[in-house]
Amino acid sequence: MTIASAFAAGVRIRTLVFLFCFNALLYMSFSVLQDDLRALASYHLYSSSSANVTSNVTGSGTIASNIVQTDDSITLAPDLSPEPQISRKANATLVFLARNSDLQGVLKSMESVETHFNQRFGYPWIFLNEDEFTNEFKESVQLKTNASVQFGVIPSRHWYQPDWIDEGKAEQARNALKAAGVIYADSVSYRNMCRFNSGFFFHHPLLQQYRYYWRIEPDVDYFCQLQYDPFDYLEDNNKTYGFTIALEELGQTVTTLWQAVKEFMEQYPEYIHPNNALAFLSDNGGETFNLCHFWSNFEIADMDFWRGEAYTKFFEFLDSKGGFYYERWGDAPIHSIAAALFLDKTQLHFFNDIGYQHSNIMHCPQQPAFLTGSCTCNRVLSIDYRRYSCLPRYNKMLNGKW
Ligand SMILES: Nc1nc2c(ncn2[C@@H]2O[C@H](COP(=O)(O)OP(=O)(O)OP(=O)(O)O)[C@@H](O)[C@H]2O)c(=O)[nH]1
Ligand SMILES: [Mg+2]
Repeated sequence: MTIASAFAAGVRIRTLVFLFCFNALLYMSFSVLQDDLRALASYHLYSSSSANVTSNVTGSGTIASNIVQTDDSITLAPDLSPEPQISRKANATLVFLARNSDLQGVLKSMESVETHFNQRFGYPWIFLNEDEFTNEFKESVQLKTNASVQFGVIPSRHWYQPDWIDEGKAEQARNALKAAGVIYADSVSYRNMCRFNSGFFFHHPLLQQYRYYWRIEPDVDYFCQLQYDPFDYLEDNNKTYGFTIALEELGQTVTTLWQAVKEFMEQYPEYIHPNNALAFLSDNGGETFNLCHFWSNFEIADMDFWRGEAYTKFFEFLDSKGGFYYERWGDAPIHSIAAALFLDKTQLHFFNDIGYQHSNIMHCPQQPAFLTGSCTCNRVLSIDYRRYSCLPRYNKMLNGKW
């Protein structure tokens, strides 16, 4: 081959490579565009069909004109006028456990929930506390919503450390956790809260008339305008437990929890659902706990599950071990383990389209779900596929894919 023909061949190859790369880029951009268009189309379909199928919200406006560009991506700012008319209301309530001293954080969370959801849906709020709420607390909270608000005092037996707990042993355990630098290690009130949330909130007299609840905590943020009623969604789709964030628990707080769970499973095999989500909790068929759990500061779920026989037995069994006080068992792993074992795994629901932040951990909907509401979060910062997130395990358990 002469130098000239070698050169010409080289140019041809470089041209071919360039053309190939250019086409590949074009194809990729087109695919992304197609995804976005598909998401837009399904959003539009959902908006109009929700009026007919679930009859919960009507009145969503034009979509295309509402696309806005934000830092990292396009998001939708749905036109919510005219005011959606709610022709159906679930048997549900927003539940808020709080202290009087939490007031500022409570108001912040209420503002976020009202703005992104409840102003349009009007679900009642219930506030619970082991002490009486002050007038200042009650008045301030009532000013934040047009919905009904109720304040309840928690019965002492549902809150305080039971007499049968060996306080000496509990104190030693608290000190040991404190020495290990574990958050809330030496707090008895935190343990009371975890035990109450695990086994009692759904028995409070104010909650008896309700089936579904949405748990809210102080200082949380919501980022997306919710275009549908999540309670109706659970009911219509036979879902029982909804979450937005799944994480690994601190191992030191649940040292003997899985041993207790295994004992329970042996003793009551009848409660374990044949199509359960054990694979979310354990990477070795149940031998050990991988610490994955749904983060319970956000929960939209069915209280009839907690009130049912399996969970009642489960809570009583665990409570009798004393682990709420001898360790620092949280309501999040307790709820999660029960939901994963006693329900059909299809009864769990990842509320991907609810953008949510608690402390410094945030879930922001990923494409295409982020297009279904106007989300103000940055999805690049979402915890979903970062370290300590158990969402990949959840996906794997449900669909076989991480
Ligand atoms: N009434 C009452 N509520 C409490 C008490 N401790 C915690 N709570 C509430 O229980 C929920 C969980 O408590 P948090 O302190 O938020 O616990 P956490 O979410 O694990 O930790 P943070 O990162 O501090 O938010 C919140 O709604 C609190 O307001 C308490 O002693 N009394
Ligand atoms: Mg909290």
